[in-house]
Amino acid sequence: MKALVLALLFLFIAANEAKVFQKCELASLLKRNGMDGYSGVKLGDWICMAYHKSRYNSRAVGPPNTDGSRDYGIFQINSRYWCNNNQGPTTNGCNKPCSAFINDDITDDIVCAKRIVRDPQGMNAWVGWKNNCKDRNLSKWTRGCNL
Ligand SMILES: [Ca+2]
Repeated sequence: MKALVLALLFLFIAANEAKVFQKCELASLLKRNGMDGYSGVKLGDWICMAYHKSRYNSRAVGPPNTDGSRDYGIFQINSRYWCNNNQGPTTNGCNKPCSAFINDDITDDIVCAKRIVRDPQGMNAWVGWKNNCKDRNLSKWTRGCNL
């Protein structure tokens, strides 16, 4: 009985703890989901962007942007354009509630990030990528990973 209680307690705590990916764990997941080379974007670009936007935390919610929107999840997907948080106007380009982008299953986040990068501005949609990853040597972002 005690063990069961402890097990349940552990599950409860685990379920409430943010999932923070390891670099190589994320790299292999993104690769499996076809992101390496997607729309001309290298795996290192995605990893670098996710690091600077969320520190690989799949439950990250950013502070309010100047337009009142917020950014959600490991790729910091914006509520003005890509998901609906019921807190202001949205074009909801990925047709998802923003809550879908702050859980530990990032497969739908990946689908949405692919949609975002297909727009003409590409990766420039992510200022964190533009400022920290664009035109940089990205080899460190996949170094040591068994991909
Ligand atoms: Ca998700």
